[in-house]
Amino acid sequence: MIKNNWTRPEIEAIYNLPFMELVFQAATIHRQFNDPQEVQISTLLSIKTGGCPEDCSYCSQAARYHTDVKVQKLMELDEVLAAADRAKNAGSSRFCMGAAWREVRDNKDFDKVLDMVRGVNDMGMEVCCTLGMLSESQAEKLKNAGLYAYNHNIDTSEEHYQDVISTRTFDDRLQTINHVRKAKISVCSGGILGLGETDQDRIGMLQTLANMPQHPDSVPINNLVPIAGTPLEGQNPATIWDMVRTIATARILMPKSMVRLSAGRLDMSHEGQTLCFMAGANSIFSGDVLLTTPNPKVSSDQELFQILSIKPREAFKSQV
Ligand code: SAM
Ligand code: DTB
Ligand code: SF4
Repeated sequence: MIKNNWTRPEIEAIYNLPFMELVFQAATIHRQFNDPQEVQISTLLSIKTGGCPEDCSYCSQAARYHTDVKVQKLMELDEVLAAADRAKNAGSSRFCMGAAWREVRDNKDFDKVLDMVRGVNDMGMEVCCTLGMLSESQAEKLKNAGLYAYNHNIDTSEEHYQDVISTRTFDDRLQTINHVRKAKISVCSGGILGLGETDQDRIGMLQTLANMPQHPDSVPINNLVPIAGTPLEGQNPATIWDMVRTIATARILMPKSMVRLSAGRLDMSHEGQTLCFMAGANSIFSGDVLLTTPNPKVSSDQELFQILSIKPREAFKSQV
């Protein structure tokens, strides 16, 4: 059932199934490999905001675009640990720290991040970082400090990549993911819909993820949050139907991975999100903000979880 040699026609056939047949197949596989009543709750914190040298055309934090985001230097350890504590009390099992860096540099700021990783790990939460590109030795340092997971998205297909980001290559992304896997850190990698991609690009992105030597442990599927001042400010995010279709396909291709319904939930109804959970999404970001943009209210998520009898997944629960 778990395979890493998916062909383009196989994935195309799944992605293009009649909608309800696709959701049914995904829901069936989801039940074979996961508890469908369980959803992982993660909290994000932007520990270093804005001023990023990259040109990702969707991003509020790229220095070259004139967005409303204010540049902030790396946060202090005690502020970060206080935020992690609040997230834990609100029911999150995973705490993910994001920095608007192109890559990690071996300097004092990195040493501070290593202290943050140690601190959050000591609180019994799964600690995750997303800091841009990493070398092998930096991945090892993070692992030794107690890092549980590292997020590094491929964002879109290899073919569409240069239309979205020109300051690094798709291969640079894959290389960092390999360094993370080699350091035995849990790999979190996914993408964004609504970047002007075609269905073929979505299929290609899923093929790259599903044919990695091991499937990413987590696969975030983001919908574009259009940011004023960026090249994609006028872009329409993907429809709920396309979000569900992509989530369902990811679930069928990577049965054991956590599929995370990530950015874009604020514009989705509870019913739309329910379709995503039905199709195999089993993870969300909770909290009033993602990194720089708003997210649904915690009380609204709690209400939905209650209606669906969904329970939050515990930290460090090994995958089936
Ligand atoms: N700088 C690091 C990097 O790019 O890897 C980490 C932070 S970056 C903001 C993390 C991910 O958030 C990106 O790879 C992208 O997939 C997602 N993201 C950023 N801005 C977004 C937006 N406006 N809408 C949807 N997803 C977004
Ligand atoms: C991921 O795939 N989505 C998160 C997390 N990984 C780092 C980030 C979403 C960011 C949305 C835009 C913002 O808040 O700036
Ligand atoms: Fe920088 Fe990450 Fe935003 Fe790209 S997505 S501009 S690398 S913070």
